[in-house]
Amino acid sequence: MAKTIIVSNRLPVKISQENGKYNYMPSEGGLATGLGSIYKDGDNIWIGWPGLAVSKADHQKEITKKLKTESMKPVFLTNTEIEEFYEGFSNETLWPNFHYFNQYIVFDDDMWRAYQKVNRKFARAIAEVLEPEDTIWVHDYQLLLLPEMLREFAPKASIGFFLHIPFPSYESFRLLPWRRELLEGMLGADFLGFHTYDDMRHFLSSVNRLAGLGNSNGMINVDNRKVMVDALPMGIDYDKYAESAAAKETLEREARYRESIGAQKLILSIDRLDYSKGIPQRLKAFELFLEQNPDYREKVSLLMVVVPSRDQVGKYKELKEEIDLLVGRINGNYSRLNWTPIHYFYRSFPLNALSAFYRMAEVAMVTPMRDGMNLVCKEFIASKLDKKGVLILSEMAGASKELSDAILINPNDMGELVNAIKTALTMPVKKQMANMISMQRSLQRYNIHHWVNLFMERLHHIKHEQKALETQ
Ligand code: GDG
Repeated sequence: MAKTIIVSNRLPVKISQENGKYNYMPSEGGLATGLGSIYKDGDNIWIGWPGLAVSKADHQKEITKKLKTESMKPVFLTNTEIEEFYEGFSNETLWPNFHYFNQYIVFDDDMWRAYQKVNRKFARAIAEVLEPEDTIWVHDYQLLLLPEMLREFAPKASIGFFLHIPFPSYESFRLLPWRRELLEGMLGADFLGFHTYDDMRHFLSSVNRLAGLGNSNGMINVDNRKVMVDALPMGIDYDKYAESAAAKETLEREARYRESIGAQKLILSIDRLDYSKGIPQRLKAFELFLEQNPDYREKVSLLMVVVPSRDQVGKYKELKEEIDLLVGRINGNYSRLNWTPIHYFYRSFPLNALSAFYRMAEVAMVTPMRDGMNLVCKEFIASKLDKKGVLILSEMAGASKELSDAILINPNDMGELVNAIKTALTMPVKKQMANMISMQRSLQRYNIHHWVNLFMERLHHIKHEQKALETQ
């Protein structure tokens, strides 16, 4: 029986080591929940890096054995590979380029070679379990070369690829010396999915300019093989967030937090530490808002969660310092004994705490400079069981294409950001509820399960068409 293989850089598990023993915790990411019903079924399997460097062979064996019972297969990376492939080419070359931070790109041939080598390592790990008619779903920018590598030894397999970050315009993408190889790598897939229509359009334009291939309604002809491209915005596990917002533990936490914080209104900000998320700009907008609206001082606070991420990469270290300085400056200038303008946390929280934050906040500020989709804004909406609350959302987030009832802003326009804060804090409840209801309806319908089903449906559809063509 043909099986489905999910491939992503990280496995949906967090492994930590304590007193020489390994502890395994399932990771709560949206992808893991959405694909849970698929990869745990029958012989299906998820292949990826377990998130830590393990050099000893017997330890690798132990982890492999344990993960097998959870339908996972690890690909182990050496410290040099983590540095050059993951922190290097993936996060210092592709990430800035795909998010239009081109001044941050590191161009380094050694990193490129490590990227090729690790993609090949993934291909070999897949080959060990692959049957000719299997379906393989590859995820994200760390594995752009993988579809073509798989195609070489499994020409009949159904290969799908989804990009979770933006695909840049040709003018940005062309800056990469390895642009052709990267595109050819992606075109090994039968079906390629992107979050938005614009990402898809940019990809098709690069395919046209670099590979000389046109398309007809998203259908490309690659060496007599049909490749389909489409926009498929990723949804969230809506019920999970709605249920967590109603859970007893969440309500208890909310009551506790409220007691410590006091009665002032809350603006919420949650992101991984990343320059693409516009964290310093958000802080500056809040500072300007307090400066221009003295009557709001002591009445509103910013609750800011920054989740540590990629802190071995230079630009991320600099960003962390910039945020620390800004928070220090604003709190230093405006704090009163009974009021802290910014409650800042540089750590991650359990889901119940996150849900309590979503419930408590009158306003969520999701203002990235650039974001493939952004799930935080969708989770905020799903958690608003009383339908009250306002979302301020950046036009540069993929989610803005679906959530047109949010207050949409350009994160580079400080004046607009400051006005949006005022508009959000003074929005009549009736209008808040009307907007919230309409956004909830759409997110409930286009949830993560809908997204997974649609992806699989498209992939099987194009494979079916290919087969029909071959037998003609
Ligand atoms: C990439 C793309 C795209 C955050 N803090 C905590 C916590 N989180 C969870 C959120 C949310 C997730 O992390 C972050 O997802 P985003 O979508 O906002 O951002 P990226 O990590 O950059 O993801 C993005 C996504 O892929 C999917 O395609 O939307 O554009 O960049 O789910 O809830 N979770 C817990 N504690 C925290 O403190 N438990």
